Amino acid sequence: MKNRLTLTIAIALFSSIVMANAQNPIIRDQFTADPSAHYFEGRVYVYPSHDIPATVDYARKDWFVMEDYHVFSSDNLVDWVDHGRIITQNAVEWVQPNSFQMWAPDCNYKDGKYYFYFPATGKRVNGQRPDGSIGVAVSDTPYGPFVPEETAIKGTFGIDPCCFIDDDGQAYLVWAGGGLVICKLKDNMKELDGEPVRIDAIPRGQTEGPYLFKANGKYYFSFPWVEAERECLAYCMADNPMGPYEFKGKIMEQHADVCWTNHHSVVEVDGQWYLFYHHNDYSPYFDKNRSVCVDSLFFNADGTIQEVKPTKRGVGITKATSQIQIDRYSDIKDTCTDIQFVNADRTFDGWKVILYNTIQEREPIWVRYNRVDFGKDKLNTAVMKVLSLAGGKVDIRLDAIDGPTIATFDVAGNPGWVENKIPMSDFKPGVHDLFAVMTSGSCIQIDWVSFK
Ligand code: FUB
Repeated sequence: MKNRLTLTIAIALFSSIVMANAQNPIIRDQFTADPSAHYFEGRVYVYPSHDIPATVDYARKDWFVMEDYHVFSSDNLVDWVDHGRIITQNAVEWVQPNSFQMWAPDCNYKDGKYYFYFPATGKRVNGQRPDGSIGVAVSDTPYGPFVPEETAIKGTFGIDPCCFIDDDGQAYLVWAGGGLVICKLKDNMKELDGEPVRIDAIPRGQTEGPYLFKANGKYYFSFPWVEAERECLAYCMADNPMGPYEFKGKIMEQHADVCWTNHHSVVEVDGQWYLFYHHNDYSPYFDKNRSVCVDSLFFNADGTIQEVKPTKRGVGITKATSQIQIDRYSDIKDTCTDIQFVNADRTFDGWKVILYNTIQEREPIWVRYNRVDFGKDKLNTAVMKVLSLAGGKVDIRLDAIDGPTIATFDVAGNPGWVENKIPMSDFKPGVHDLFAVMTSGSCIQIDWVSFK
């Protein structure tokens, strides 16, 4: 109880709350990639890397630019707290200043301490790179402050560390370097215990970003893998953490668009498994500025993993009283609809859904957003942020395209965005899927819907 109170006070004092009015991506005010998610102390903590646009004097404008790490947490997978910067490159003794290569990290907990593992470019000493390319920083809490060790972990050579701790307390570090490798960690969590072993069940094709986890007694060694043009997510299974592993197939297909990388982690929360991954949602034309997403993951009875399809809606329940971003839809009519940025020059402002009509169209034009919680107490007012030059009508219906209508917006023609506020015609408590259905008009753009 005391710990939780302390955590609540710490969050209030030192963190900025990310407003949770959209689902994927889950972090909506900065670029985040390579998410490593863990369940610590009743919250999900996500340790991503942090893409930034190239600084003026950084030569490679077309590459990853990363100078620090933030950590984020949530107790409902919807509202995310940014605990701020936990490590920055120029404050780590062994890291080459201004090298901007703080790639995919991970964190884990053992015997009262949190260990944050991160790769970086090491300082040269007498022209030689240091022994080790992965560092560790230690903290008493999952959100820091983390104190980095002065040297990298000797014997590490590569990127993308993941730290797995088995039920018997034995810790393992896996990373990408000369293939995907695994090595035991000593009890101090700061030194390798033995020689790294290469996982040999990996199919041909470029790999990186390994992640090791255990579910129902089986070990899963998963990784981004270039089978075709870009990285999909794939996995092997074994009965022991060191293997032998057997390749099982894909967890997620390569992205359908230009995002070349993917990088993931898998975590169980209250009996449900989740896949955290990334995609360049807020940067559609430059895939080195990425954003973290989450979707549910399911196992088959034989322990194999069902392929996860990336969604906009993501996971969790959205409060009816929040600004419900229906552009992060669960489903949408495949004609007469479109999704665009509200402002293409400020992509973190998010998206809008466009419903438009054609002479040929005979069917209702709709978008569906699942799992909206209306609570128990009656709500009276519906609000929709809307833009329509010629006006029209939009029904908000529950659970089906022709389900009960709870509000009908009579949108007047207007050249700018307006918050249209109307009395609700009906109220149904509990969790419902929400449909916005355009019943008349030629074109209506919706930013969000909310209820009071
Ligand atoms: O974020 C930089 C690199 O891109 C990561 O280390 C790789 O896994 C890939 O996601």
